[in-house]
Amino acid sequence: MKITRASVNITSPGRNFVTLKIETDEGIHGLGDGTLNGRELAVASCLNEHLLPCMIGRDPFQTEDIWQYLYRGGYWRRGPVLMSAIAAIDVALWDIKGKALNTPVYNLLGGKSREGVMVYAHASGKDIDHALEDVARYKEAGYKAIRVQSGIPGLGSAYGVPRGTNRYEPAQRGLPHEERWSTEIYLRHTPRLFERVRKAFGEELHLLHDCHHRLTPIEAGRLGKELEPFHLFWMEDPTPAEWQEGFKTIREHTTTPIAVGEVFNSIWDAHDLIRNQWIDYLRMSLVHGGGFTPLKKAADFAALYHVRTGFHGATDLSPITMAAALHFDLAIHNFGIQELMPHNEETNRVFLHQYTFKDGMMHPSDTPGLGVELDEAQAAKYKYQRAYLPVNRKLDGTLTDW
Ligand code: EZ4
Ligand code: CO
Repeated sequence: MKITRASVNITSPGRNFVTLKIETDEGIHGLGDGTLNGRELAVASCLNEHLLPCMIGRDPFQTEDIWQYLYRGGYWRRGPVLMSAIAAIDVALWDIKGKALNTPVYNLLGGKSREGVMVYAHASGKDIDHALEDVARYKEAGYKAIRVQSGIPGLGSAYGVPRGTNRYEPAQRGLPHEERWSTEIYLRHTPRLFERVRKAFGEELHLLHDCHHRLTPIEAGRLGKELEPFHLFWMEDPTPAEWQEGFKTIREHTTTPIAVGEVFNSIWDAHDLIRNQWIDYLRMSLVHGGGFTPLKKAADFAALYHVRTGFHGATDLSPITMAAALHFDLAIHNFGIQELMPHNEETNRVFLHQYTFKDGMMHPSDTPGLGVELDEAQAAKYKYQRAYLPVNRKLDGTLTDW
């Protein structure tokens, strides 16, 4: 089998998506996601101008060699743009492989290790009372695990909390808007939020929380310690992770489990975190981490240190990445949990997918390959529109992490 054609589709059914389609001389095609929130056109250009011309005529079954060719052979390594472009190719090739062998991708990764994939939902509210109502809604819908964020009285809009009653989409069209942040107020507020959630919903429900990299290690240590009575499933992105050793300080102060990695694109971003057992869950996704080929190795390495996966699954990861993640989650032994932020109706009409949700668990389906197809006529209805995540400043105007 040979690759005959590779093309990039950019569509914006409510938000932007970059999709790669690889076609072969046997009539089988595969799809890969290359969406990088706010940097979509950079990935598309990397694919069109630099990587795809090198793919024509290659055997799509050679996923290992092609991955090494793109990673080692290109001289420049790592970085979210390049790794998302490589991921789009890698995932599309695994989709082709599954279709050609007439088997779901999870069978190529070791077969089923479990019956379903536990996912967590995002509950939020402008204050604690509204957040509790949202948790109740998700619990009612069957979720066994819920991330809880709440607005903080006095702080205006907070990241992770929707404005108004619209469905939550973190990226907003146009140039980046700005939000305000105060670590002091946040640290006082958050333990009260989880005290209320536990009191209202009992011990059974898994609770998660995302700090969006805004704390220093010692501040994260304090928050983790104060959240210990409420037994969180995890505290996410407590501190920026460029300096991996910062997590040692957090670890020394709290038993609250730590998840990190939605901005990682290489095992080298997490190497010290994993080998020192400073984290419990790795969030590096299939799209931003370079595809199935490197993530399978990263997960196996993490397993040696009792680190499990907890893949990023926000709306900027397309249904192709969602399907890919579910195949991966079903197959690997050290799966922890999968994030789920459901896509809007328009997106689901563009990306026809087979995965299902029942009682808080998801299943990728037994369709050969990934089980996702792109409706190109639907996709053509939605033109790319510039959109970015918000920028955050402290109350005095100092720029902070998101
Ligand atoms: O900020 O997907 O855990 N989920 C998150 C998301 C991310 C966006 C970034 O592209 O933190 O909202
Ligand atoms: Co996050």
